[in-house]
Amino acid sequence: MPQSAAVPSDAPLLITQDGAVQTLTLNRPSALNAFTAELLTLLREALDAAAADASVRAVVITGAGRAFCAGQDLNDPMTRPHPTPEAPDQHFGALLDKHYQPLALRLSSMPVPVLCAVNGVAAGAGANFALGCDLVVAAQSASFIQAFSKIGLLPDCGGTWLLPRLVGRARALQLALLGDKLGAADAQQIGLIAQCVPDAELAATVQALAQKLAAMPTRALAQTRRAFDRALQLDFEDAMRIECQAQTELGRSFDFQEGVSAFLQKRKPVFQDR
Ligand code: LHQ
Repeated sequence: MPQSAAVPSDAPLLITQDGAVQTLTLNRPSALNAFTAELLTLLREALDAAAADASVRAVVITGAGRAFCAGQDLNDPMTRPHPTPEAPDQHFGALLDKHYQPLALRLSSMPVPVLCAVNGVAAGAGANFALGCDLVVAAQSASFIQAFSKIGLLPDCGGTWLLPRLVGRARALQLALLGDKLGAADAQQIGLIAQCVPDAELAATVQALAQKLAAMPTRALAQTRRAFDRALQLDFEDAMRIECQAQTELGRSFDFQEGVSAFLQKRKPVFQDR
């Protein structure tokens, strides 16, 4: 069982650790774990801390209650239509600059694999934050909603970059323009997420995957994600140049030596790099 860290159970973000796997649980179930400035700050601080903590080799993100995350909290004064006489300078650019963009960038540059256990509905920025994780596993009853168009906005939190890359332009536009609910099984079928599992198996499946990844050569995993993301912008030759640079670095790592030694000695490798 994961051990609880020293945070109160009514905190908006719960942090637990089981071995080398840290689990971050969005914990505002009465508002379907919608993002407030406080929750966004806590989440980024927790990811920064996990990135800096050598004892963490994989991170799992999930939600408390029946939802994963309903996106930006629409009750937050920051999301009131604007400008108004009381808030003449308010604009969403500031909110995205301060919270969503650093969060999405933090996620895409984590030195360890990040798994998302989507336990229920993931809407708006909640959906795109989930899709920015390295391995997305959803419960059968979970769903994904690009809710933005329904309130006159466009996909954010990296959604415009992620969606067409994950499912192609036609599907991405279908999801973003219509804002319809996409069930987890369909999300898996179109390649939006890695896996859909029965509800009762979600936590155990994701923990097992996270423990497996935590025992693998972490630096190689993070370099793989980075190279994939960069390759999407590059032509074939330049993508291979990036592979060459990363492979050169990995070839000098302890984990490569350990992986080859363990193979030749017919024993289980013990990877240590981060
Ligand atoms: C909520 C929310 C919510 C507050 C449910 N806020 N309370 C935007 C603005 C600016 C810049 C930055 O970027 C963004 C990013 C975004 O994320 S924009 C998109 C914001 N999210 C949405 O538009 C989704 C709004 N929610 C929904 O459409 C539904 O609640 C979904 C489809 C998620 C779930 O539907 P149901 O299962 O039918 O639940 P419900 O609607 O009854 O919600 C349950 C409670 O949660 C309810 O409160 P109550 O006190 O009545 O029980 C909702 O008000 C609350 N809630 N989403 N985003």
